[in-house]
Amino acid sequence: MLLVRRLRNTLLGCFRCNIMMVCLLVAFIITVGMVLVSEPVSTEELMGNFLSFSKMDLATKRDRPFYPSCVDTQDYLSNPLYAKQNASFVMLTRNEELRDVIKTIKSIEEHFNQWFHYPYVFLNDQPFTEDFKAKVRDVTTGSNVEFGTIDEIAWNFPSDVKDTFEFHNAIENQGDRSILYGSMESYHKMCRFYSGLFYKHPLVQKSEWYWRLEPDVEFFCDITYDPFWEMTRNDKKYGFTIVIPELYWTVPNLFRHTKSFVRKNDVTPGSLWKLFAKDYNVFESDDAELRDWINYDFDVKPKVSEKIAIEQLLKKGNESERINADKEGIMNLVNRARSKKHIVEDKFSNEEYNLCHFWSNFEIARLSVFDNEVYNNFFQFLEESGGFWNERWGDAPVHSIGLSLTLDLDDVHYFRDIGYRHSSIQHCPHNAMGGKEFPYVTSDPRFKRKKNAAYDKGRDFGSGCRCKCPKNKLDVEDTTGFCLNVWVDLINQERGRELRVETVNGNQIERNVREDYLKEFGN
Ligand SMILES: Nc1nc2c(ncn2[C@@H]2O[C@H](COP(=O)(O)OP(=O)(O)O)[C@@H](O)[C@H]2O)c(=O)[nH]1
Ligand SMILES: *[C@@H]1O[C@H](CO)[C@@H](O)[C@H](O)[C@H]1NC(C)=O
Ligand SMILES: *[C@@H]1O[C@H](CO)[C@@H](O)[C@H](O)[C@H]1NC(C)=O
Ligand SMILES: [Mg+2]
Repeated sequence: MLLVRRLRNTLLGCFRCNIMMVCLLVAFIITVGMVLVSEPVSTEELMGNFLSFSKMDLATKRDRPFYPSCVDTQDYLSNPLYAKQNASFVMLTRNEELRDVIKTIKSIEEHFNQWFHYPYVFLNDQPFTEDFKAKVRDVTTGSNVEFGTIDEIAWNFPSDVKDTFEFHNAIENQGDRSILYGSMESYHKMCRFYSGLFYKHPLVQKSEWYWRLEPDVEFFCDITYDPFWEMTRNDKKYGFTIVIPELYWTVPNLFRHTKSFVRKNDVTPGSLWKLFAKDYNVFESDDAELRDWINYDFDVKPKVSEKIAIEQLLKKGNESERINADKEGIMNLVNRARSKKHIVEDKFSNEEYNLCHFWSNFEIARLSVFDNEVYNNFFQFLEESGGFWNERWGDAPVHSIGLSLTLDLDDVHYFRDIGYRHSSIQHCPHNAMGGKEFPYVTSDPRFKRKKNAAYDKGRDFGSGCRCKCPKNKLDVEDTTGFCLNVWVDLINQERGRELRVETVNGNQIERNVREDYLKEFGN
């Protein structure tokens, strides 16, 4: 930005100075610019900048928006096949967040629940005030609303850790290291609660399905069908709107503990595992050292050649014939010594957490995806590892990785058509073409819109219904596309094939390279 401004100022200044000066200046600026631009950029940043999905068609046979455009909701509701589901909204919140809670409810009511009337469950570690309850009831349109308190046992850390020096020290220490929310004990409690306990609350247990909400959430499009019913009909168990990478320093040991849980309990993860675990098993070989050196396809040739060259160098051979081979072998040794140690820091048995996770402040899911033996044991295992206080494991990565222990890709749905913002991250789809034949109809005067309410224009591959997207902000699909890219790659694969990793036969390659080498340098 700065550079652009400087360039522009310089160009404007041109008219005032002589040509020679201008040329020199422009050349100088361009050189400086090149230096600035060529500064190292992290891969994540690069990937984030170049992958933009919002104009692309992402629909596949495995997963796509349930409807290509708006639906006539009255027709939909009166269809004899339609069945309202056993579901509720769930929001954990505090009395002092009332204003933002109301914003959220108004938005979900206007865009969805005025037609469907699903009930709400509000949870808090403190009792809700009468004022809070009254004002919340006021903005819902005839849905059942319940308020629950979370008991001390569920909210607090286990009694054998919560008062220890180690506990307080660990949390203070995360503050010193500037880990986002690391120093807030209450944030750790919240993450732990959402990770493994919210679905045990008696008010939440009254339903089969839940839709998670948070204060300060905004919906940009109308949801004219029932997501719970469509998920039931389409055999989906978990739905998301945003998938992004987590901050590394909040979860450095989460994956290590997960792998050890998987090993100890003999769990066979579902195909969803592929969305989160980067697999480095690209090279099948008897040589453990080579397997470790080779993490990507492009490592194969150089690393195998290097091994052979060094091996031949170490072998006693013939004086004259050895000279060439020596040169090659020594160069390879030198190169290996110079090269950065090509080991991926957080690889555990050749897999690494890619930091991707479903952004869990929005979730539409069956409770049973969490309330089952594997996930409950997983949470218990993580609890005992201490990571909810020793580190700042968010409920989002814990949910995502935990779900992948039991779910397959086909169990998950991307609600691409739901425009959603929370805090500063948003996803807002393009409107589908057509859809105008279903005008907005409200029965509640509070949600009346102007007759010619201005919605965004329909676009190819659009999926939204009556969306009005904020213009001042990029879609998360276009700014942090790395994790979505992994998702898109996976759902484009054929069913049943997604667990297969493309590996190469390392032993064969090694034999070939050795043959070629001996032909060239003899022995
Ligand atoms: N009752 C209660 N709710 C909390 C507490 N901390 C966080 N929450 C709720 O948990 C959710 C997530 O917290 P938030 O601060 O929004 O986290 P962020 O979205 O990750 O920045 C929100 O719905 C908060 O209202 C707490 O100490 N008590
Ligand atoms: C909804 O689901 C819960 C949990 O499975 C169950 O206890 C409850 O009876 C169900 N309610 C209805 C109306 O089916
Ligand atoms: C060099 O190698 C050849 C066969 O490869 C062998 O016949 C010869 O004796 C060797 N010479 C020496 C000096 O080792
Ligand atoms: Mg929040």
